[in-house]
Amino acid sequence: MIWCRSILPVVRQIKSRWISTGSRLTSGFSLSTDIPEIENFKGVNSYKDLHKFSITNPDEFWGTLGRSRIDWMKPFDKVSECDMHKGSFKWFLGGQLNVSVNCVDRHAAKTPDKVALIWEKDEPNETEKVTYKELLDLVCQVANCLRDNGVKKGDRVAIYMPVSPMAVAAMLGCARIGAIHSVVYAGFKPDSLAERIEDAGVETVLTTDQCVRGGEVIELKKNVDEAVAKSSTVKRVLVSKRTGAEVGKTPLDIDFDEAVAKASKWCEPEVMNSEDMLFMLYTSGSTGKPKGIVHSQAGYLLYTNLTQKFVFDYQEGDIFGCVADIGWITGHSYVVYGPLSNGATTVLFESKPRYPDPGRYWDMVERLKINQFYCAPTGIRSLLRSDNSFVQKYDLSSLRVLASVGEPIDHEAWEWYHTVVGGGKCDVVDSWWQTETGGIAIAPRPSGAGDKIVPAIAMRPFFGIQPAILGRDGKEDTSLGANGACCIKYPWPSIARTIYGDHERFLETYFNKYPGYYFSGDGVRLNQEGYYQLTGRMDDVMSISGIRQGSAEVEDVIDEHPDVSESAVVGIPHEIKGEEPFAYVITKQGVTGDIEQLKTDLQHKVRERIAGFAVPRQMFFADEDILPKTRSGKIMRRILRKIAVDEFEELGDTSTLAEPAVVEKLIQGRILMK
Ligand code: 6R9
Repeated sequence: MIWCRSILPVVRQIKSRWISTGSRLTSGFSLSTDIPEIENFKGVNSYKDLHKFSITNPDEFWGTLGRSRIDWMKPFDKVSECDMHKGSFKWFLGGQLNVSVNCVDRHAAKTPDKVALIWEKDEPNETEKVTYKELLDLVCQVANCLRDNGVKKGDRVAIYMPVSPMAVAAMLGCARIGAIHSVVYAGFKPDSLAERIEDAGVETVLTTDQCVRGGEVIELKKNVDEAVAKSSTVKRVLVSKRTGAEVGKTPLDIDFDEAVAKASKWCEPEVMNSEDMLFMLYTSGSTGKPKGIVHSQAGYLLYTNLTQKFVFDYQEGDIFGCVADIGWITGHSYVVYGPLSNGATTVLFESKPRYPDPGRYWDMVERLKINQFYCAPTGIRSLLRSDNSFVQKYDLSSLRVLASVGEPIDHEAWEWYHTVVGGGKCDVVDSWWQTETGGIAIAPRPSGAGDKIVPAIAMRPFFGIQPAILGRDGKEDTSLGANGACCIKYPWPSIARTIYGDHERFLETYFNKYPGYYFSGDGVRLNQEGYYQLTGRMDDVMSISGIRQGSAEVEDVIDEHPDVSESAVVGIPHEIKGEEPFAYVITKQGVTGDIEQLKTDLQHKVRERIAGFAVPRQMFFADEDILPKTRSGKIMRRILRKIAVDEFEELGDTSTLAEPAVVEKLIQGRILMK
């Protein structure tokens, strides 16, 4: 239902604002046990020392960790050779390795019966476990099957599959033979798949008959057939079973399961150079066609290995639960490569947070005894709309670290995660990073013992990361309170290597704007305590009467209201002020009240907490989540901006939306508002 100035019966009492207390780091970073390598680093006794060492002696730092954490076929002879101006990054030069060996073989040799993957299937209470030995067999079989079908080193392979052991084996099978995988989120429409196939010159597509998410069937094979009909490059489609439904057959189809079952369980790993491509992953830029972000072998492997260990305090024996889909970078780095390279047990979550009810995550945490839980703020916000009993009826005592990624986490979501889910006992870790950074770049952990986590901010750079705040004048601002473009000063091992087939665009997007720096596209503030607070995409920054105002900050205030589940604020043109904020507000389930009153309350709150200029005059209310989100949970503000100014015809490409139907509801709501 969309609310348009309707007066609803009861005004709910406004709860007092949650005063945040932050959390102490419960467990943590124990320097000498977790990083025995520090013996080699002079004068390092704390996290601060180690971070300082990592940025003042990057080659010594990364070289030492590269030698001890990666199994090499041939040792590297130079740590790095980088040039920010040319967007040229080479790490561990001369080294040779195979990433699948680092993720599987070395653990299968030591702990063959240890569980590597726990597949939490869409169907509630259905899990499947795969040990390291079984994973090694499967990866080798997939690799042999690919080779037998003509896939060679350097070929691009599209993986259009649901999260599953077979999909993980497909990624690692590509890595084993040196093929480059391009995972395309299962659920993207045929046009998006075709565009990605075409851009990468993909000859081989791996898929399943169908997939299921939240009980809903998605016709993957049918989508592939449509996409393949539009592309000129595809030579073969390997189809594995997920539901077993009868789906049409084309001359390009090969039965993936059958071919894998017949293949040998040993596959000699390809010898890869450190800088050979490992994978490419398309990011949904807000404008232009998607960019195929390229990552290479050794640097990416080392960085995801270290961040998974230290940001999440991963300890041997932990069950690591990152619920991201493999179709986006979080799934690559923290479902597959990071945890497996550390020999962890990693959870593959195929379902949705509210299926079959809003207790799904917590039921899973209890059953699988998950120790680290990693999800997106959008998931948290959707759950806090429901009764806390959906959380509290489960035993969540296994949890130690709760983390979030994808967008700024607002205070209300952070507090709920901390108190209701974590019972006040877990570290809550906001982690900032991007497809392009390859791994977590800013997060509260690791830290020194006893350090406090400041709620809802990412806080501290990881080893080797030097954030820089660039002002409008193009100069770096190091003062407390500085606010500007979030850049990184010095390359790190997992920085993206290029945009596939378009290095010029790579330079243009990330390196030309602030020469000598990597520009992330996000805004950041250095708070008075010297911690970093990400403020959202720079293109979400409004300029109201010449004053720079991040949308995220206004949303944070609105979201704190007890009746509000989620909001999105966009800047729209204003004759005098240049821009003014327009707010889309989703109320919580069961909220019945006077919407005019709610609007007044929210405006009052924003005025009080930020300033008069930040107050949205126009507000759109709905009681179901109709914000247009991408598959990875990011709000497509471009669409909201157009709808706010009645440009319904010019919404651009909406095919990457998780629920394209919301657009029509938004348009109807906007018309009703007037
Ligand atoms: C990992 C991932 C990257 C963009 C990034 C930023 C936003 C991610 C965030 C965050 C504030 C956080 N973002 N984490 N903003 N706080 N903790 O999400 O990669 O899909 O490439 O998106 O997501 O805007 O630039 P990707």
